[in-house]
Amino acid sequence: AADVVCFGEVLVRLAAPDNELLLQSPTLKVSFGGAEANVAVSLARFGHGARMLSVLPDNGLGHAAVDELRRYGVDTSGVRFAAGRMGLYFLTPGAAQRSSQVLYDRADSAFSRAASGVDWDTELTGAGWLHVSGITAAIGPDTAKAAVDAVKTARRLGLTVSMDCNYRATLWQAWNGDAPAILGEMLSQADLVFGDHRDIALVLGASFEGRGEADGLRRWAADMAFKAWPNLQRLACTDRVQHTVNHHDLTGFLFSRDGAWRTESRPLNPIIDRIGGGDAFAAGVIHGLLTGMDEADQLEFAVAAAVLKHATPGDFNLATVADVEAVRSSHSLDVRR
Ligand code: KDG
Repeated sequence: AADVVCFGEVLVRLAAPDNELLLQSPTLKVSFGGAEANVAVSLARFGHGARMLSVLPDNGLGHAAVDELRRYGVDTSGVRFAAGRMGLYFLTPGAAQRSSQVLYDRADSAFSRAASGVDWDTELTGAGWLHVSGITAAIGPDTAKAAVDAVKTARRLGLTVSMDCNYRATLWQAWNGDAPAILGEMLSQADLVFGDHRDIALVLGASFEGRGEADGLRRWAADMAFKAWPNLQRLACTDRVQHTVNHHDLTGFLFSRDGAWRTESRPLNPIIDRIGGGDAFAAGVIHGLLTGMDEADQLEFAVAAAVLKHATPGDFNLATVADVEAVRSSHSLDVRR
């Protein structure tokens, strides 16, 4: 059985090459992405059984996506083919002072049409872990229902449930979806959540204006989250801070019901591609938990994985455990408790 089942939409990613703007470019780099697929690829590269549960169009693009996932060791037996189109996302990569821009073209995708047809009991029986993200819920009412059904079934069957909040305002706004209610329903089923104080405040309808600096906000949000969601055991996030144009760093944070950990800040520059950094981090924490690392090790490993992802083009973190450990040991990473 797969260690981890990842449920979500696989997208074609069309990125402007080098530092060009999207419409300046006569060519686009074609690859694949999607937050949950990124986690699946990273976990497979770390040596875990990772099964992608998704719906793709029964055409050349859908089959190419499956081939690409297989290439990195993801189990694609849970991918179904159905009518509808392939979801796309266009990317203008960030450069110097310019931040990256994502443009979605995914309405009416095969995934959005058919994801609600998944038989969750069948798909999840025998698996140990389900990973989802808030993106699936943000796509539309049918996928939102599928995402909620998925986490509820997983909890009933005794799987560990992890969820990345991945709040995507443009997707929620397109159908006026009730993000706090739907994300809250999903979060109430999760053991492990990836999200920061903004995500928690949004879902719980709390305001953090005037509540002081970020460290205090993270503690405040974690306390609220543990109170609101009794199944929650761990809350993790990263913070990427830009000091100057060429100086960004990344810090990891992990909260449990009775502890808090943070890494030293790790330099990121030069940033080659920041998309998928959060997914690499999520896969790193999951890897740490699956292999019995303590919290400090989980967090250090996950931040090192995210740092490596920033050095790699494309959505996928293709680093192996040895690659991540090499980055980890190249810096002295003190985790403060
Ligand atoms: O985390 C990376 C994702 O943002 C990217 O793959 C695109 O899945 C995507 C989305 O819906 O934003």
